[in-house]
Amino acid sequence: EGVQPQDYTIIKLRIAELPACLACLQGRDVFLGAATLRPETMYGQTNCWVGPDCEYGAYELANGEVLVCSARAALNLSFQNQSKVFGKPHNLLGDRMVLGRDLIGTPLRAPLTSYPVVYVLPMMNVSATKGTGVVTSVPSDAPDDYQALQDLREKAAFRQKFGVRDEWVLPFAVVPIIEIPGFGTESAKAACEQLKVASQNDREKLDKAKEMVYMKGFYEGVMRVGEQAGRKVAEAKPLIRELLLRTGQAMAYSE
Ligand code: A2H
Repeated sequence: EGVQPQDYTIIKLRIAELPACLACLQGRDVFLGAATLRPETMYGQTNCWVGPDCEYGAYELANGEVLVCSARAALNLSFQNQSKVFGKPHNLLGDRMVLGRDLIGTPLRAPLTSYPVVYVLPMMNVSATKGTGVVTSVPSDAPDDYQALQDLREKAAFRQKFGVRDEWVLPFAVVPIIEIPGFGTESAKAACEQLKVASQNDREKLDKAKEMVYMKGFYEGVMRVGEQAGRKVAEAKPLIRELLLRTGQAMAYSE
């Protein structure tokens, strides 16, 4: 944990069809809020991660929209000026929290990605005490995301364990969005293969893979898609972040 506050962007992933555990929100605009440090990678989203045992509430924003995230994130948001949550966060589910496992399979409309719908899937490495407890998955550029998606793709028993249907996983190929010299356009895959990462539980190697591509991607990576195609990642990042904030598709968040 760093001493400096991290500037996250909360990406609003619109729930296209409410799961049973959120049925009481019928008729509302409901979003999963995913905290990211890499808003410029949103073109490559293929799915969204929740921790199966993590707990989530549904919090009303000042504009009437509803954000599904951890209670901890809702409380933090309520203290931040740029947030639209004012006062004590109000969980629209009352005292009830929903578990990540009950959100699996929820269809989402995610900003900027080329897939019209992506699905909520389980990842073991989701921390309940970081960000919102919801992570948007960009397997082209995030080793954790790449490996967790590979695990689901390759292990039918793992899909079965969480009731994950093939059609929520198998059609979602990695989208090349950023080119990093020496790593190509699928840098997460390149790093995981080079280090022979075995599964999402291979923490040490995954941290090494992250290190390998993170700095180099930021300073030497070049956008290959979107409005900022051709620009360096370091220059494109604040521009794409502003676009997402301005268009109401994201919120600023720090912790
Ligand atoms: B990043 P830091 Cl393309 N549990 O977003 C586990 N991981 C979480 C999380 C949680 N509760 N909340 C956020 N994260 C992930 C994109 C991305 C990210 C790319 C490349 C690297 C990367 C797409 N996933 O992060 O410990 C989110 O994944 C590598 C650092 O606060 C978030 O940014 O530094 C990142 O971890 C924040 O991790």
